[in-house]
Amino acid sequence: MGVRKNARDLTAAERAAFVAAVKRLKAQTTGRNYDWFVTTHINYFAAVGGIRYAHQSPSFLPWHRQYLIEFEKALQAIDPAVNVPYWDWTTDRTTSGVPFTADFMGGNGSGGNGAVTTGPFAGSANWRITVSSSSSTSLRRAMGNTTLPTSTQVNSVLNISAYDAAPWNSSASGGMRNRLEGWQTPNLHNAVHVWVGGHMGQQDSPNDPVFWLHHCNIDRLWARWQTRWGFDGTHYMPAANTSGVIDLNETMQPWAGVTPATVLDHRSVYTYA
Ligand SMILES: [Cu+2]
Repeated sequence: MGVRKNARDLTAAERAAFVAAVKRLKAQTTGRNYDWFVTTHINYFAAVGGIRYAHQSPSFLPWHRQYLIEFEKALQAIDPAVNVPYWDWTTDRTTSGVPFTADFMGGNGSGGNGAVTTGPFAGSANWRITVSSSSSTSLRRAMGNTTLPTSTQVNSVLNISAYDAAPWNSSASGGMRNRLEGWQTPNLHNAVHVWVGGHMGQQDSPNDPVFWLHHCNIDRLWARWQTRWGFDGTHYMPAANTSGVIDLNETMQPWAGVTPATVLDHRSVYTYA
């Protein structure tokens, strides 16, 4: 079972191993390679067959949990010692500190929404963007467009006992999920995508490897919420018979046999340090 660490607690060797595994997954030309993950995120960004799987719906959290598990498995097929680390943006809040150091995720883009110029993912020769709605083949960032969420804001969201609420979309105001996803204040997840900017602000956001560190933190926050309120199926909503969204026991595309219920308790697969 893997332990997902805070990015600031990784050793230099662990940072290097994560970067190397990510780059090897990117270099694979078949199967569930890095670009398969980018394509899958784009394919499920909006509703598919009238159902919102990945965003603006209750399954935002379980869909991305499975997505991270699959990504982590793909990395571990390359290097069994690698786990996805998390970026706690309530404590690491600068454009040049953890995780945006030259030996890990690299720094900001140059100028307005320019190409990243430092680190292992700078320039299309090191990290070529091939699946994207934009024409840039280099990773882009434009950090600092907004303010990163605070721990006070995180705690206010984790204090909400209801998982989600009707109408189960981006206008739902009664539950935890939409405030964590960010379509309602205090806006945790969306704000961080906007703060990094560049590719992170687009449907093809997994092109930026910091995507995984951010979503690992989002998953960790959900796990904290579950630790407080419960890991069982009564803490996912809706339970059944709600059209257009994924109920507790409905299959989440593109995976077979994966439902919110099957991923609620992650503790036999990974834990958070
Ligand atoms: Cu996201």
